[in-house]
Amino acid sequence: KDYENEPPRHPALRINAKEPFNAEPPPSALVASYITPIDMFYKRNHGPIPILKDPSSYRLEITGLAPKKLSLSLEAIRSLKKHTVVATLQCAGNRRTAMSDTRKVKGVGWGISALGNGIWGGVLLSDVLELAGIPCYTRRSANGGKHVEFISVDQCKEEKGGPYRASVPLLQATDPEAEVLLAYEMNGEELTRDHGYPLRIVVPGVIGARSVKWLASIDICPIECQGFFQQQDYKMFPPWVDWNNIVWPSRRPLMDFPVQCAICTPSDGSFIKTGTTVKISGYALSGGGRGIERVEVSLDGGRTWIEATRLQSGRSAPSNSYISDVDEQREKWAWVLWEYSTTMTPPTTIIAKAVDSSANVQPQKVEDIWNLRGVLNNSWHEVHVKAEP
Ligand code: MTE
Ligand code: MO
Repeated sequence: KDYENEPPRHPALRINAKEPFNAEPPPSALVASYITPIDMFYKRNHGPIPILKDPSSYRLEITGLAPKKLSLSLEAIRSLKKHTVVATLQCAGNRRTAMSDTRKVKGVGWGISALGNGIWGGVLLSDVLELAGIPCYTRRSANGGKHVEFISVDQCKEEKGGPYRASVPLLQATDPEAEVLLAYEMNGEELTRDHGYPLRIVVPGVIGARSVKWLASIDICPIECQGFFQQQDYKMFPPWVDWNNIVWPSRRPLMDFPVQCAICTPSDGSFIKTGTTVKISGYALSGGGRGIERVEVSLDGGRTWIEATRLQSGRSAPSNSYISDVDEQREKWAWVLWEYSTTMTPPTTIIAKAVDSSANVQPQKVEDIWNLRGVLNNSWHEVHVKAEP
């Protein structure tokens, strides 16, 4: 009954769980465009999709340790200075199925498409917090506020029927350069119900779990969010921690995601004729505003590597000079699509890995980063292709 009013969805999405609805596009749809179309964007939910019956009576409440409490209508929010950010949202569970294949993990299975690149339109959280009496770059407010909690209206089993919530540090929330957004638009259109209508948070460079949808209130608090998804989920444990010896408070909540890369075409298990030219393509991204330095492809099991060509970002660079950090800023939260065309002799394995702007590299083996919740699988991505008979 709770799931009777779900919005329509594109039939090409691969459904990983029906109720709550969790689905991802086929990988080839991801590399089809730099900006991911709304209907092809992954959907990650923990309860039924809420319905806002009367948009004119909606209010966003700013509460807790805010010097000035605010209650903002959608009209009031839209009248504030508009800001847009190009940012890739990625679920921490992206590539979970591959982690579970080596040793079972708990959580909804995901292939390589639990991410998408969107143009988010809205207002900067730092602008709204300024209206609430908290200046930019505040690490702790005079009355002891240190975290900003985002509270939704959905009903999550994990919260015993309560709403989804998450928090970020006050310093990040009040930093205009961190570009944490109260978004009412996605790709130039009004947010859809699946993606958080009427208002969602977008925390660029951070795991999707902190980008709270269907935002109802913002609470300024002295400690981080004590909810399930901040304290008992979306944390990374070492491979030796299991369900018998886990101590949840021993680890911090996940925030920035690590350097990541995956091959979207050709698809795993596809048939290729020896000698034909094949276009290998995929995505690469890193968290925390770190850009992608390069993407490398190997056809010999990782003995030798060739650099792939990056594509389709918002700007182009001459091939003989790097883009300076200053120019890079505009799309530092977004993925890079890449390709490399070559002939091959199947059956063979294609491997891809990326290096980010801080020289972080991806781990080779998923076993080394295995964790019981199956989060942050950023091991080298492999695709096996077969010989066309
Ligand atoms: N916000 C609410 N209110 N409820 C949720 O279940 N899921 C989170 C986040 N925000 C969630 C939420 C998770 S885990 C992710 S990865 C992203 O939303 C997914 O955003 P999307 O469905 O718009 O792609
Ligand atoms: Mo997620």
